[in-house]
Formats: sequence, structure tokens, C-alpha cells
Amino acid sequence: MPTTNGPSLTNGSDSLHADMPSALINGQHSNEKRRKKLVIDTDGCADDVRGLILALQSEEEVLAVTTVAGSTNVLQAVANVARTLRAVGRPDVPIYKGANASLLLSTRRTDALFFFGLDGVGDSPDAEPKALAADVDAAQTDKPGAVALVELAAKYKHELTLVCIGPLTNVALALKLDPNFATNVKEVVIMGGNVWGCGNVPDRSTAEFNFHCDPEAAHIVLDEMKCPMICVPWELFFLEGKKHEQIVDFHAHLMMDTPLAKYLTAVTSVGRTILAADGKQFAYCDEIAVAIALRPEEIITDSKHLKASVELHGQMTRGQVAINWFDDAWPKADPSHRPNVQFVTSYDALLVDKMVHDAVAKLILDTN
Ligand SMILES: [Ca+2]
Repeated sequence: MPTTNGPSLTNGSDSLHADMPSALINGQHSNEKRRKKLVIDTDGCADDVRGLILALQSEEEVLAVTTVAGSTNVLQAVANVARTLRAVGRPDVPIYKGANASLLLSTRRTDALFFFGLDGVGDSPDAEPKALAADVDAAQTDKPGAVALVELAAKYKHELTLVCIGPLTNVALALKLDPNFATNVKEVVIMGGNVWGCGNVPDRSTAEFNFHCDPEAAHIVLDEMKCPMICVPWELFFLEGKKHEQIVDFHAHLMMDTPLAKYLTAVTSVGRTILAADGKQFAYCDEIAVAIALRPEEIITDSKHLKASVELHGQMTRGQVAINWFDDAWPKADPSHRPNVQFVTSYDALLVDKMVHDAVAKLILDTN
């Protein structure tokens, strides 16, 4: 019988199993599903919000949300995340405010407010939950986002799944603050970059938006992270989108009679109007990365492991992912050049859509 002074639940549990073989007890413990520990680094706009809801309504554990400037500024990102945490009844999840600028101030930045709305979430502040003035102050004040990433990765060594759905500034800073960050993190899922050179920013750039916002940060992350990296490139959305619109109604979940469906209807309103002019729907983007972080084996249906870095100097290619195709063609020619990134080239859009439906339908926790 235990003689410890541990919590009564532990003692009670031990008493219950006092006559059972330890291997069976251990087996019971090992059969319990271990919750993933997620940290989401986000620029806090409409598809980020839908991705956050996907993670927060899942069975996995969201330890924290860090924010970064991207489609909007970092304070607006904090406010949008805070409002979303209230929407799912999870104001307990800490927000850490990260970088509000790229590593090089000379980097030509653009935002995406024409598409997401001036507040990044559909310019509907009166939609429930209403935007509050205090939302911009919701971030923890004791440390910035990059420091929080370093500390969480050290505390939960080899357990942390980092989901990056904004520019990679915070992650690059974390790597420079603590070289162990590269291996402390269990895995990184990045929405950003490209694999075939398709860009989505003005000025004839061939960069994807998140990498275009901070090419140096993207370069550092791809070159220096030593844990498995999964990249959801822009082409997954851009080239596969037409096919997916044939099989998925990306607006169906908005028609559900639930508070989260109403919230997401407001959040996506500006983007849906713009896309409707071209006969398109507001399909999933950041949500794909979150879904992959939650259920990678089921969501990823095809991918390529490649040696990748980021071009920093090209007039039109700055920020574009540069693949070492030589290594892909002749992998034994130089064994030291190992693939460092798994690029997702196909995914199960129907399953992601089901996950979004489930998240939107799920009851919101009562925090009162
Ligand atoms: Ca984003």
C-alpha cells in the first residue's frame, strides 16, 4: 500500500489497483491518449481565427498563442486572438505579443487588410462576441512572444507542436535567443512559402505572403530548425483550390445555427464578398496547417521531402522558397544534403471541412 503523502486521487487510484500487476496498470496508462501540446504563432486575421477555433475546440491542448505582425499589426492580432478566445470560452489561454516588424526594417511590407477588413476580422466589431477596447491589452506583460516560445519549448522539451500561421519573425528570434530551441520543439507546421514558385503578393514577386513579410526570418527557420518541419505551401491552396471547390462547400459551416458559425460569418465577411466577385468561396488556408498539426497522418495525402531554403536577394524572387532539386534527383550524390522540409502537396479537404464543422458545432465551454 502506498505510504506517500501524495494527493488523495493518486492514493485512491493506487489503492484501487493494489492487487493488479504493475504492467497492467502501466498498460492502462499507456493506452490513455496523450494530448498534443500546441502553441500557435499567428498574425490574427480571418483564416487564423478559423484555425484557432479548430485547435481550441479540439481534444488537444493549446498552451499559448503568440502573435506577430503580418496581415495586420501585432496589437490588432492580439485583440483578434483575445476576442476569439472569448468566442470559445477560453480566455485562460495566454497570449504573448511578439514582433511588430520584420527582422530587417528595409523589408518592403504589405498587409492584407483589403481582403480581411481593416481590423483583419471582417470589420464587424458588434458581432458576438463584441470587440472590446481592452482586447488590445490582453497579452501577458511579463515576456514577449519569442521569449515565451523559448521557455515553452524548454519546459515541454520534445513535446511541443508549433503551428506557424503568420510570418516567422518570432520563431527566428526564438532560435537566436536559444540555439536549443531548434531541437527542443517536437515539430513545426508552417503555413507559408511555396514549392513551385507560385507567389501571392503584388509587385510581381514570386514569394508567398508570410515569407514575403519576413524573408530573413523564413530563411533562418528553414536553415536552423532541427526538428521535423511540415510546410503547407501556397500552391496547396492555389493549385488545388479549384478541385476542392468541386467537392467542398466552404461556406456550409457558416450556415449552422451556432454562436461560432455566426462569429465566423462576421469574421470572413469582407473576404467572402471579394471572392464572390470572382465566383470563389472563402476556402481554407491557415486552417489546413492547424488541421495537419492535429491529425497529420489523416490530413496529408501526398507530400515531398525536400532540401529547401529561402531566396533573399532576387529582385522578384526575394522570399521565394529555393529548392535544391539536384539533391532530389540524385540524393546519393551528396549524402550530407538531407531534406529538411516536408512539403504538403495534397490534403484531405473533406476531412478538414468535417473538422471545421465539428469545431463550429461543439458547445462552448461555460467559464462562469
Ligand atoms: Ca495568418
